[in-house]
Amino acid sequence: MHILFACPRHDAQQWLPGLQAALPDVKFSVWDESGKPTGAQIALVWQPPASLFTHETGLKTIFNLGAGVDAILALPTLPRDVRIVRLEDAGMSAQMTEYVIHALTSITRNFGEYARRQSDHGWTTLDEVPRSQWSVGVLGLGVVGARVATTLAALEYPVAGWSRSQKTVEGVRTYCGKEGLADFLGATRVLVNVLPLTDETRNMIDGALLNQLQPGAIVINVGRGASLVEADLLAALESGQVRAAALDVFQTEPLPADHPFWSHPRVSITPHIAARTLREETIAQLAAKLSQIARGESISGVVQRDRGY
Ligand code: NDP
Ligand code: OXD
Repeated sequence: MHILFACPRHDAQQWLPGLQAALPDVKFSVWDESGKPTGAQIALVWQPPASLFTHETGLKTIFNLGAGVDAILALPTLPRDVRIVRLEDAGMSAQMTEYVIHALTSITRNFGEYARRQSDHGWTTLDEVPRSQWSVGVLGLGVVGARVATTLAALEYPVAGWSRSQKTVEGVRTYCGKEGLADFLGATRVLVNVLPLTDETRNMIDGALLNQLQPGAIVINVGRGASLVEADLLAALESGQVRAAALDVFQTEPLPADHPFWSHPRVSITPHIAARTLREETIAQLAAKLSQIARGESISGVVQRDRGY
């Protein structure tokens, strides 16, 4: 078996020893646009260049070293018959949950304000709004969203979740489809977006949606930046409909230096790190799936192109 490592944003030398140790019989090559096509049938990719598929025409399966496949599906050169397999959790749901708890408690427990006051050496106790009044709504109840939702429910926040198909998630009130969205939003004060970016979710979080949240809402976006209309969020912050936002993903990444989010006092920004791809867990998942394929078994995590995730 021959696997091509085609992740221009990852250092191949950090990945190859672990890959080779887990898959000793596999030959690995590293993507080199100027070299001859390798003839590999499998590629490991993260935000691959469009030229990958015109150069390497033998590819049958690509493993995405991340959960979201929007960047791959957007490539005009992507052949129709290539199977795309995405990363399923591999340590990302725990990281994402940490991120959301941090963003949420910075506000609900005043941790952000206490951190700001430390420089004044002030020993002041701030009033807290009880967690029963911070109803959380998680957009997307997949591998990552469901973990975020159940963990917050275990911390006794009231939690609702929204997905495309109806889901049962312990401790979480679930809603689905366009018909369930208004009730979900009306019950939500803290909106957490963990949706994939698809034609349906692009620019979905706009002014009209934000206005349906409970007033003084918090917006936490860890899904994809292109799901959020940034100008509408700024307007909602201005009006007070949204009280604060924690954003990990943006319409344009890196976030342009002159973007108003950078200096907004109620917006906190991280550079798309809410859940990072962990090498060890990722390689273990890849090796397990390749063994399943070799045994003729079906694998999970195969992207359904028609729905876009
Ligand atoms: P999954 O595919 O497991 O889950 C996706 C969820 O979104 C499902 O519950 C699905 O519904 C729901 N969904 C999709 N489209 C719609 C729609 N039109 N209406 C309602 N619900 C919809 O993905 P993951 O949980 O693994 O990851 C989710 C996303 O998180 C990734 O695609 C990526 O964009 C983002 N991400 C961001 C990271 C970061 O560092 N910021 C890291 C990792 C992921 P259903 O269950 O019915 O199919
Ligand atoms: C992912 C990401 O989709 O890191 O895995 O954004």
